[in-house]
This record gives sequence, structure tokens and C-alpha cells, in this order.
Amino acid sequence: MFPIRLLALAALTEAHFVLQVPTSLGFSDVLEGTAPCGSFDISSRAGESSWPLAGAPFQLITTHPQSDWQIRAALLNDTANFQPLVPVVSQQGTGTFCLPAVPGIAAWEGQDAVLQAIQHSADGELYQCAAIKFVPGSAAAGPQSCKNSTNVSASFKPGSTASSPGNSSTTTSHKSAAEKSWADPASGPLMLAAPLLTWLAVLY
Ligand SMILES: *[C@@H]1O[C@H](CO)[C@@H](O)[C@H](O)[C@H]1NC(C)=O
Ligand SMILES: *[C@@H]1O[C@H](CO)[C@@H](O)[C@H](O)[C@H]1NC(C)=O
Ligand SMILES: *[C@@H]1O[C@H](CO)[C@@H](O)[C@H](O)[C@H]1NC(C)=O
Ligand SMILES: *[C@@H]1O[C@H](CO)[C@@H](O)[C@H](O)[C@H]1NC(C)=O
Ligand SMILES: [Cu+2]
Repeated sequence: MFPIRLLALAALTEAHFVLQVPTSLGFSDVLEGTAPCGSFDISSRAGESSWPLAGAPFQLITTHPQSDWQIRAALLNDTANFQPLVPVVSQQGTGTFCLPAVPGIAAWEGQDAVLQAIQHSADGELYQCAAIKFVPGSAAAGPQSCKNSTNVSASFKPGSTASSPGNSSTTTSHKSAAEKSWADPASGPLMLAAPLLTWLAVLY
């Protein structure tokens, strides 16, 4: 039991963020910074999720105390054209972050699409994708796990829907001096360990 918990801790201490819902095309801790999908093939339809236009849950675990999030979608035949599903989210705190009902794009109903989550973090821009298809109907019920951890808070940035990844206005503006020092590899793991230990204690 104890060694398993240690393994879980080691894995999560390394992970930047892990997309849990919808089903990710894949997660590679080392290659998560590779656009557009953290090194996974954007054309893969593995684990495709139906996404009701009225809203579907979006859930992740983050190990960064401060991030800006972009949650976007593109058509599979036009992956250079990602459109925001919600405004940029400014989020604080480590653990689970879940938006219960992220709306779909009605004009793309029934077509193969790709969801992309971008984390603007102290480690830079990090990416995960999911194969989705927008479908009519009322909002999907979120999983029981769709909760914000105690320390997790977030707000939408008004009028901030369309910033592109790599745009310096989004990648630098949120980085406080404290966050920059946190990004120092020498101080990072130690500062990360304390909140994660507390957080994992809640999980196990
Ligand atoms: C993608 O496919 C849809 C549906 O077939 C079509 O309407 C649209 O023009 C296509 N877009 C591109 C860029 O090929
Ligand atoms: C988590 O926090 C965000 C931002 O406040 C909120 O929109 C969302 O509804 C919360 N999630 C849940 C499951 O309550
Ligand atoms: C970045 O965003 C700003 C403000 O939205 C815009 O004026 C600028 O052209 C963008 N730069 C790039 C490289 O996209
Ligand atoms: C929440 O934040 C407080 C203050 O930063 C910290 O002491 C506590 O360990 C955090 N709790 C969790 C579950 O991360
Ligand atoms: Cu990270």
C-alpha cells in the first residue's frame, strides 16, 4: 500500500497537469509542452466523447499553484483554426479543477472535432487534447469527481476569448515575481511537495 502511494506521489509531483474529462488523447509529462497536443496525434479519434451543445464537463488535475487556461476546439479538417469555448480562465491552487458545463459550438454539430486545453504555467505552455463531437441536447451530467479542490479557485477573464498560444500578452502577464522564483528548478519541487502531500492525503 505504502509503496503505491509513493509512486502516485512521484507521478503527480512530476506532472504539470492531467486532463481527466473528456478522455485525453494521451499524457506525456516530458512532452506536454509540445503543441498542439502534448506530442499526441491530433488526428487520433481514440476515446471520442460526445459533447452536448448545452455543455459538457471539463476536468483536470493541476500541480501548478497559478495558471491561465485556454479551452478551445477545432474541426478535425481545420486544425489550424482553434476557437475558444470559454474565455481565458485564471486559476489558482493545486488539485482538481472542474467546469461542469463547457458549451459546444452549434455550427460544428455532428463533425469530428478536437478539444485542446492549454495551461499557461510557470513551466510555460502545456497541452492536452481530446477527440470530441458536438451533439444536440441538454448539458451532460458531470461525473461525481467533478469538484474543485478546496484550494482551487478560478475566474474568467472578461473579453479574453481569442488570445493565441505563444502570444506574449497571455504568457507573461500572469507571472508574478513569486511564480517566477517558484519556476526555478532548485526551489520548485520542495515548494510543490507540501501542498501535494496535503492534497493526496485527502484522496487516499
Ligand atoms: C470541413 O468539413 C465540413 C463538413 O464536411 C465542411 O463544411 C468544411 O468546409 C470543411 N472545412 C475545411 C477547411 O475543409
Ligand atoms: C469550479 O470553479 C469554477 C470557477 O469558480 C466554477 O465555474 C465551477 O462551477 C466550479 N466547479 C464546480 C464543480 O463547482
Ligand atoms: C497578441 O495579442 C495582442 C492583443 O490581443 C495582439 O494585439 C497581438 O497581435 C497578438 N500577437 C500575436 C503574435 O498573436
Ligand atoms: C491550501 O492552501 C493553504 C495556504 O496556502 C495551505 O496551507 C494548505 O496546505 C492548502 N491545502 C491543500 C489541500 O492544498
Ligand atoms: Cu509543470
